[in-house]
Amino acid sequence: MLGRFLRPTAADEIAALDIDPLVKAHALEVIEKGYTVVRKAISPQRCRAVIAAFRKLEAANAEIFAENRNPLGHYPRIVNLHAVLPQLLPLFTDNPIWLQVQDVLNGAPTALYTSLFYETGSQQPLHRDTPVFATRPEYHYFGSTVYLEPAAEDNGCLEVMEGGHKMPELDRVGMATKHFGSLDKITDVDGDLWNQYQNTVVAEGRAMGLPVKHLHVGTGDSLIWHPQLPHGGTPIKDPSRTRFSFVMHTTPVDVPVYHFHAFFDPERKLPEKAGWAFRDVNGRKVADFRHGISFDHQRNYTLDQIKRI
Ligand SMILES: O=C(O)CCC(=O)C(=O)O
Repeated sequence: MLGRFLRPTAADEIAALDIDPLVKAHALEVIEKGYTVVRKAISPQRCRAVIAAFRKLEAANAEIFAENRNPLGHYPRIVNLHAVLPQLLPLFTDNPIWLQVQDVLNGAPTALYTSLFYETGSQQPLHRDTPVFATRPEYHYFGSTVYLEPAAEDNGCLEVMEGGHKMPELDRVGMATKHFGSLDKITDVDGDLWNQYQNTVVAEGRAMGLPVKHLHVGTGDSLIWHPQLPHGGTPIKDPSRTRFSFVMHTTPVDVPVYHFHAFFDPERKLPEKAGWAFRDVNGRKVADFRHGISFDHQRNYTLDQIKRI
């Protein structure tokens, strides 16, 4: 069934709900602006404890971390670190307002699909996530971040093209047919098609005069963005600075997530139930992936390779 936030009547439906007014206001903000920030959702003490746990894991796995450190001493984003650092999981399960906002938008309990742990800002250009988080039904996904440290211009913050989630979808089928010659030949991901899609989205948003805003946040602030919101990481002015943050990709339980072959071929019939199991964590569901972690999707380590703390 179509998620509540995806229905044309979403704003009216949510406005009519008898729920915490704060949750309602944040949910309506996601529908209207494409994002919302729940301020001080997690205490500074809890954020510091998570960074300390990360430092312990780093020390316990010194060799692996050393081979992934860049010349400035920082790591690229780490994929699914929560699989070996369970101290990250309460940022999901024990983040009540932020989680309720997603539940209300989904009209169903929110589950954790995958995560990215950032030590520094991403400096990624503006992009939509949907080509690599292509669900069935479509667009049934949220990106979300808990900031473990403040983020602003010096250490790189998130930029958002406000309202860009409402721009109509591009002619994806036409783009993919031209690029691959046939929809049957669509690959899992493709750098050139990614750039073409994202550049066109951003150019259309700029032509419409949509504002690009920099989100300055404090420790513990928790963000939710709409699956179609163009967003990215601003340039880092002081490369020595860290900007610890934990990005979570969420869906309702059992919603499957695909890549380009689903996104650029929206009529393709694919299972509407995820092919992976979920485990219970503090009353919430977390996708139970067992293939380990990776540094920037490039260097992979199995669960057995990482010593736990
Ligand atoms: O936090 C950031 O700098 C960007 C995060 C992002 O764009 C993403 O994870 O898709």
